[in-house]
Amino acid sequence: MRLFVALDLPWPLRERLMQLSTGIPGCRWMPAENLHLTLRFIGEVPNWRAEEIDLALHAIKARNFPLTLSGVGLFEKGGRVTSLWAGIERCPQLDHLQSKVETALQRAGLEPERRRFTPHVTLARLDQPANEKVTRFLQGHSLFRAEPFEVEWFTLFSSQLGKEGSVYTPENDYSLS
Ligand code: 3AM
Repeated sequence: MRLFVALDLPWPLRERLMQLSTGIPGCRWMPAENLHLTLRFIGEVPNWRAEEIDLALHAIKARNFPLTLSGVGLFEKGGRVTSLWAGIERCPQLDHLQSKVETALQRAGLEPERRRFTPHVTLARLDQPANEKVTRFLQGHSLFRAEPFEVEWFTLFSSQLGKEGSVYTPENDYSLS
């Protein structure tokens, strides 16, 4: 199974994000059902490991907290824009949850994640040099700020790569209290 841990987003928020998702030819906008905030990418694991991961995530105790999406940005690689995303307002509780997830996964036998956590919600994947349309997207949505929402659980998703893009399936939810 190819797995990752993420926050599910409420539907009204997804709809709001979909309103941002226009205006750049040649990029693949995420469909509303794929919008999420990744806490930790896991990758391919055998079923027995997936069960251990599930147990470790169940054991996490953390509080629910409000989260606000705000601003937009991009990731670049080799001078090409690879993704456009909505940002997150500073949220120490989110960082705390992410580090609990990281610790739990290491206890379940995964190698530590070396990359720094940069919370974001991917809106589009692309592969083109920054251009006027991308600049206009960034400028046009720089003041984007969504209604806060309460994070009450996190989710283990499986991901199937398909011709039409990935299909993400929630495998289990873990409640915060
Ligand atoms: O939340 P985003 O969209 O940034 O890019 C993939 C997506 O991140 C990322 O995991 C999330 C759910 O698919 N991802 C996919 N393959 C990856 C890899 N090999 C990866 N992250 C790190 N390493």
